[in-house]
Amino acid sequence: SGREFWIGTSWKMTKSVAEAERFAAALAAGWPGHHGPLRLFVIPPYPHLNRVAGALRGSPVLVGAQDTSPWPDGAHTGDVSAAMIAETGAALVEIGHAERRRDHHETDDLVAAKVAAALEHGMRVVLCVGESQVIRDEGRALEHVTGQVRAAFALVRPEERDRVLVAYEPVWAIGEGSRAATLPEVEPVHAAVRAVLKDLGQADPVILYGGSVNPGNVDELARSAEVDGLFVGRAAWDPDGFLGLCAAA
Ligand code: G2H
Repeated sequence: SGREFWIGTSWKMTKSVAEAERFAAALAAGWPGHHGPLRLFVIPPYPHLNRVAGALRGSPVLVGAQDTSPWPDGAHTGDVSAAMIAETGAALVEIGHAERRRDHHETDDLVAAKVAAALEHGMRVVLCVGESQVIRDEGRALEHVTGQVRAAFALVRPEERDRVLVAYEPVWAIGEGSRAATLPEVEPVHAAVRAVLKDLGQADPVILYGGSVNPGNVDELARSAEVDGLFVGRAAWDPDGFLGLCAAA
């Protein structure tokens, strides 16, 4: 279609050093520049960030972190600051994933502070939002997701706002044993998020879909004008899977 299309993967908590190096090398050699205006990104766990960013330096593949501390510096054991992340060469930070909201009780306020920290250090943000099955069943998916987006922008300055990408990841579509959302489920949410992002001043919102993306549904999802990219977990955890999805999008 000629439009920019984003494809990224988060490795979540997977991969040894050797596996991370193999993946990065395969991506450095095989990123599919010939498939048109694809924007690619890969998000390793912290311990692999330096070497993956190093391996992909000079390539068009962006490297990101799965989280950031909201604090700038100092006595915060276990935290990693946005400055440290930026220094590895990482260009983006994923914030607010459903697994972090679940496992670490991350609130919308904390997400907003983390978004501000990442932006302050010049990086892009992949802001993850999505409703649970209960909220969808109650008919409150649009309200919930647009509320998460607005809350995450609470501390964003006007000159930073275009660096926030949104990933819509319905909680019920994430991970093993789940089904991907269908276009009739995805499109109204993306449309509502797009309206909010425009209202917040974004010129050209980028809204990715994530949740059980696989070789069987990539084509349909990528053809929707509402879907500006895909955020993939399991199906992109080996380089052939990732590059195969890129070729299919
Ligand atoms: C949702 C997704 C990664 P999976 O978190 O964006 O993971 O594709 O394994 O459902």
